[in-house]
Amino acid sequence: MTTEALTTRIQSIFREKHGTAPLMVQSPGRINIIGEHTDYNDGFVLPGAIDRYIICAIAKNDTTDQCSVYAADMEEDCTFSLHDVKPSDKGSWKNYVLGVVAEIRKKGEQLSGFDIVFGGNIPKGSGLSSSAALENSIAFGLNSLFGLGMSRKEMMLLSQKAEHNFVGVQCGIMDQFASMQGQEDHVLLLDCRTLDFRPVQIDLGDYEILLINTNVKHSLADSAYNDRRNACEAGVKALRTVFPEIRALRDATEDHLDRIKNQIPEEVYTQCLYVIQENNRVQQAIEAIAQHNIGQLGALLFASHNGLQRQYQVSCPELDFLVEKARENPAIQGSRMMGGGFGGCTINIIKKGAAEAFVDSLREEYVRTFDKEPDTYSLALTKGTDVQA
Ligand code: GAF
Repeated sequence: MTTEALTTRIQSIFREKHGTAPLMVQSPGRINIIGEHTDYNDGFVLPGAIDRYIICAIAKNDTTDQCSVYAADMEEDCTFSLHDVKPSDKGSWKNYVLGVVAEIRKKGEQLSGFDIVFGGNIPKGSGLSSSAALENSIAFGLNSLFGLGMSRKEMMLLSQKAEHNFVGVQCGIMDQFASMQGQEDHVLLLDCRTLDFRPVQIDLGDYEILLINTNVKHSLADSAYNDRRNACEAGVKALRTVFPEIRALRDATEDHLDRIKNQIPEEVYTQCLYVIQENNRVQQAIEAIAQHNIGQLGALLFASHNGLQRQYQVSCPELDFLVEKARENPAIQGSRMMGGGFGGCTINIIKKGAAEAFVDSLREEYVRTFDKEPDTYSLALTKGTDVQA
């Protein structure tokens, strides 16, 4: 559904349900060029906001504490009192909303009753961060509605806390950051330690970015995510026994890691090695982009996928299949899984005009092997969460 049609739909559902004119907030999904699983290691990432959104209609009601949220895509309701904001069932969309409300309440901010209707055109489970977009839309909406005076940085950090405390995923900051701070036609080089960032324009020449959705999301994704984070922390703990100045894997080199190799399980070693190498790849990608070297940028994407598949072990057969096909195709410079892993999309740098032929060439085998159709998306880089004019 186009964003315009989605906005009209959400607005009219709100009017029908509540009879008032709401504030409309749009919050984008994100891509990430390179730098996967580096964010919670204080490292670097290169994401951008994309023109697919959560659209959220929000208005105060005349109660002191009664709130309602309607998820238009799921046709599900959630009602609660501001005095009793607790997590809902594991896996429910409600936790993204309730988590944000709870974090705002924790800050001691005064809210009164409100109503929300939301929907989206970010495919769910696709690794395009519909969850961060939803959290940000609620944070932004409540901030505007109640004049809370939070900065974008405060809002994105609050959204991240909601994900930690209510959703139970110990995510880094990349997704909430990209969705909140996105800039038109740019990706953003973010230092996840300092949260300093700079916009980067990528001139792909005859090439463009294509996302291919595996249309799977394997159920171990959340628990495996937290496991990987724990493995990184175990690596840092061992590193610090020899190099106390190391605060996160971002500070470690391969030589540092080799010095403590015997103190940690092999799996932890390999996973930490991946993070150190991926963090270096982000810097190399920045150089390749500055030199308009698309071949080099693409090679880094393929190398990133290798690391995610073999060292970090967060890929899955569907993603590997798509990247393998990309490797064999001369129209493609680079391809890798994107986001947390275990499903979702691959990001591909492909010759303009070659996308349809590429996907047609693999569709039949993909459907035969995985009993699913892959979807493709082209995209534009866009600005971050905002109220709609
Ligand atoms: C998920 C997380 F939410 C991000 O913080 C990031 O770690 C990403 O996986 C992997 O790079 O999207």
